[in-house]
Amino acid sequence: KRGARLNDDDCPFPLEKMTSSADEVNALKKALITGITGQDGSYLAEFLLEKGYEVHGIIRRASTFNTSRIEHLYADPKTHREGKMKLHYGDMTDSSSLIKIIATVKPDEIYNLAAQSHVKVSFDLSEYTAEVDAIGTLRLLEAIRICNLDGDVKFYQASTSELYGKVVETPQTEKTPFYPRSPYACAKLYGYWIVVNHREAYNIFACNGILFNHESPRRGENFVTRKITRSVAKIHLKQLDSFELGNLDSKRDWGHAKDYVEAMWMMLQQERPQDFVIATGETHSVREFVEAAFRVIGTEIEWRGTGVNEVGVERGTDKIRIRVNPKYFRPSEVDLLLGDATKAWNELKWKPKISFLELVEDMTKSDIELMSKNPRA
Ligand code: NDP
Ligand code: GDR
Repeated sequence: KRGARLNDDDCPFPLEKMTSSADEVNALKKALITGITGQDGSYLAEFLLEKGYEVHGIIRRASTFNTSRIEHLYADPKTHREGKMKLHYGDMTDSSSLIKIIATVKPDEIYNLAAQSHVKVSFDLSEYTAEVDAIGTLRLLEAIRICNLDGDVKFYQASTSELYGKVVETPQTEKTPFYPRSPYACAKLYGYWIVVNHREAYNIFACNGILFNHESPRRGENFVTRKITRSVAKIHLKQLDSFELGNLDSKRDWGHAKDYVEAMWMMLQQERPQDFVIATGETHSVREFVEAAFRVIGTEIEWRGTGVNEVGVERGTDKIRIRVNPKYFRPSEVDLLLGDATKAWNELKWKPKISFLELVEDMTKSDIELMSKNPRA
């Protein structure tokens, strides 16, 4: 019985025949998503399925199931039993798996979202981050060439505002020079340029989406926004008294992941391949995100003390809700990100629909709902 859970039998090679008629096969556009189990991959899969695509995703073998963000899609008879979504075991560090999958699926569009995506973790896992985020991108591009699909495939690369790193100018556009500040950003810099190189050298339709931070209720729990909304939800439900953060002063241009996956698709529907900044054009500090999340539960936060001794206190009480812990500081920080997405607005007709405050509210309320059902979530 096909259930919400996956097991090894669900990922066979070669692929099962997926639709009943050959005409139907030809009518469907096929997309391959690396990183389909991540925040963006799950929203993109939903978006493409809605558009009528046949969606293929690469998943990694893990000791526990890592498919919670796409289980609802997999369990949906429309997508799974009719073969609209198919998962394949593979890894960005394993060329042969990538070649096999591309040769079998022959996708029209590839979205390369797989990455070791945590900036702080990349300082501890720098070599692995380069393997996956930099060389992994090269492996995928070369797999396209090995399969002789360079003239047929459109390729999206998940590039990042972290490329800008140390502030050279704001707002940051497609023309702003890069100055990466972490092993993650250095690896993504290679990814960015190897995509440009494959476009110029081999005429592959390949685009870099330089996406600024985007969040959602599906954001990984150790990114700052989700850490804040989960903690605020727990405080609201009296499951937690206080929590710790690192740098409260860094500023990010935060959008909603649902808006951003649409931009990825739009880039691949253009006449010619180009690189685009995707951003809201607003920036907020971590401190402001904290204040906004607490406001969702009707609490005002005021800040007392400075530096590592700074605390966030619930106004009208002595209850300390936030403490600073230097263990969350980064060896080198990105202080300010603010994107200028004018090119995307003009050429893709893309604009974000969800505001900063709506994003914070969506995440906080969703975490309250989650924690009230399961305090250990
Ligand atoms: P997540 O961390 O949520 O998802 C990362 C995905 O990559 C997961 O599906 C993960 O699989 C997969 N992955 C990691 N390592 C490997 C590997 N060795 N082989 C195959 N798959 C692997 O990231 P997001 O969804 O937030 O981001 C998507 C992409 O966009 C990433 O490349 C990220 O760097 C980039 N980006 C993200 C931004 C953001 O604000 N969210 C902004 C700009 C760029 P598993 O579930 O098994 O861990
Ligand atoms: P970022 O996201 O590094 O911008 O990378 P993250 O949410 O991890 O950090 C944002 C800022 O918050 C500060 N911060 C903390 N960060 C975390 N994770 N935990 C804390 O406790 C904490 N306290 C303060 C950080 O120092 C930082 O300044 C994200 C990832 O999705 C990347 O993959 C993507 O490329 C970029 O966004 C754009």
